[in-house]
Amino acid sequence: MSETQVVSVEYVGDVALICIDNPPVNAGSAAMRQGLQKAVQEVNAEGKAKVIGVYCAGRTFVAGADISEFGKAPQQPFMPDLYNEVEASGVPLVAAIHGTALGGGLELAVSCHARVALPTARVGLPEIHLGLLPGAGGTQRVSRLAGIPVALDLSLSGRQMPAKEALEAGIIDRIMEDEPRDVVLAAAEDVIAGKLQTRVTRDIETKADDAAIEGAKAMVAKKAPGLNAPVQAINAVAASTLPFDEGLAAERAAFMACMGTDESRGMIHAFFGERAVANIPEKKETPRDVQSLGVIGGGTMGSGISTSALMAGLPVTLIEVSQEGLDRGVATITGNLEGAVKRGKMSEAKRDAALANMTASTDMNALADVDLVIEAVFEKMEIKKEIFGKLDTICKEGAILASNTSYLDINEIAAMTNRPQDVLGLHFFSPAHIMRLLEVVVGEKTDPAVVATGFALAKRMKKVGVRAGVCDGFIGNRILGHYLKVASYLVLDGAHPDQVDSALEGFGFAMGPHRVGDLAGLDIGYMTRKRLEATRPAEERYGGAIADRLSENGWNGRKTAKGYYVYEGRETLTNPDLNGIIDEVRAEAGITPKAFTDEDIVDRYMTAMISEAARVLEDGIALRPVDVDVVFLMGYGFPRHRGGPLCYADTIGAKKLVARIEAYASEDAHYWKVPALLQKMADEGGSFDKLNKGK
Ligand code: T1G
Repeated sequence: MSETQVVSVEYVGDVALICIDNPPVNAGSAAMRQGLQKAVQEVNAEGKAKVIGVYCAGRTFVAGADISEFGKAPQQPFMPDLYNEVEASGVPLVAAIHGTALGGGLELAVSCHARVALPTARVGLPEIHLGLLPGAGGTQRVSRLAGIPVALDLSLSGRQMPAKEALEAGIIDRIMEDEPRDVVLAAAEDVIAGKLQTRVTRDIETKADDAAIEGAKAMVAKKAPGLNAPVQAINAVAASTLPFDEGLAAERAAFMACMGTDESRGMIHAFFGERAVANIPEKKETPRDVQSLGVIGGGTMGSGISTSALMAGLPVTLIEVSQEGLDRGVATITGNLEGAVKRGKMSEAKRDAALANMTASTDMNALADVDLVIEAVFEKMEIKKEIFGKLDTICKEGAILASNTSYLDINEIAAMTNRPQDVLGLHFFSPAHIMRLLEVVVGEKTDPAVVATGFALAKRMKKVGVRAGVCDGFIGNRILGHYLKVASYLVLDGAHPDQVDSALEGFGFAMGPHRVGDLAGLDIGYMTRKRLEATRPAEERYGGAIADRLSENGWNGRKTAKGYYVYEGRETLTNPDLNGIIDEVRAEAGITPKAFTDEDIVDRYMTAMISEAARVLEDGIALRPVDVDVVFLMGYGFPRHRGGPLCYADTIGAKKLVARIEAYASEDAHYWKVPALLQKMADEGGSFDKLNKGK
């Protein structure tokens, strides 16, 4: 779109209205910036207007710089210069904010001379979520309007601040209810009438607040160790006590110290990745109408899924085999909803409406009229097959039958019905009312419209749906199953579980594999190993001996207060019996332990993850590398600033990864094999990023 189409000017009396119309979110693209600059210059030159009102068409005010332009050849005017020009305008500007004024959008508003907002509007500086910081004066002008603590809060949390709070903070001057154009016109007329004061933000002094700066530094060192952008953001805000142009220069330097870093590239990849995964072959299909849900199983997953559906406004019929189980499920759901109210995620009125929307029964016939059923019972194929056989006779025609299985064969389950086209996997992650990932598992006979319905349901439940093919463990758990083996081999060969965990936490994982195992319950891993025992290749090295002994001692992690670690209250302590078990298993296997560096641990763990991810792509289980990345970012606590395992892989390069695998293969040629896709990329100079772009 050309600048004139994106930005237009309209005169109403003494007011010039500048309208920005750059769908979908009025991003600050080159055309928008050029259009805005031209408009401000022309209005000043024409000298007809006493005030300029700036507002946006569509669903939101400017939602920031155009992220899709990052990394491309920069085009003038640059945002900081443009906003200095706006601020220096002879004709004062008032901005009207609706929807979200974020990043470069809020920076535009605070460059204007007054700001009004609709009651539902929100403002924020979310650049930190992109590994950046406000780079167009936001750290300097927000500090001047609202003080250093607010500027630190917004630029470090990236949160969206509601209009009422923004008014109290001094970021906006007034809240007005009407259409954005009418609001800005009324505000502009009030400026002319002297009823709305204008100010030049750069002329406001920032009150120094060293305590806030030091507090922020301490918080970041604790909560985001090793990350660059938070440190740079604090530096920029701290510079807001300097004369404006010096502070702005300091902000620029901090911004440029973030732009193009792996950290920022990883987070921008994650931002677009969450949106790209919705681009599926079935995208054009019309989803079936889902106005009611059935959930079979009131355990952790069933009650989490029910909670998430109820929070999305969907009526839920919960089924359990026993009244006792049903009562437990209803109690868990009620507790989850209470928790959501406490966390401010839901109003009490919405909670009550959700509870009223729940039906509980021990009779599966209660599902006869629901639009979609999600089975979330124990992970045993026989039980699931029996349930789907029954559902096939109970559910109405056109109802969708979904399984929340984490590993099992959806095609085998679908074959238990006469309507395999209506069957798919909807694999939620625990806790299901909090985790945003949903693997939508597509069976060989699943109807495309049923797949589209799975994605529509994901969006409605505020989940990020990722399309997965059928194999043992789909995308996430298949890859997890592979790289967890390397964690067990590392311990067998000499590393301590605690070292493995802290090395990976240093890499950025929220928790290392042994802490995760203890959280999820070591008995789950134990049952999986036993389930796969019969099919484990003879030449495969068995890494589960240590974990088996823990479970066989009844130590299954947090739920038994003992696993790899011991849990006393909120304390996590070393398990005094663990070393004995490790030494025992090593001795039986004739292993002489050797030392591993943290770097070696991370390299092996990540190379294993990347290898299996490449094979998942080769097998067509995931559509693109970004789908694998989003699965790990949203479901497995993968550090967001690394962008996901395959985004991270590109920072290493295929050649180096192949060389590494070949080196490791000298120790274990069965486990370490170079995936064909990775070899091809090494030979042809390929990358996962190129694959995402269809190259
Ligand atoms: N640039 C480019 N595209 C954007 C965009 C942006 N800033 N924001 C959204 N989109 C696209 C998005 O990819 C999707 O595309 C469509 O718009 C709808 O988005 C100098 C450097 C505004 C709260 O970080 O948080 O300013 O998938 O699905 O759920 O200081 O989008 O349809 O093709 O997310 O209603 C700072 C990012 C930039 C805000 C709306 N701003 N956006 O959420 O819709 S850096 C941000 C959001 C900056 C300056 C710096 C959300 C939203 P597609 P959506 P939504």
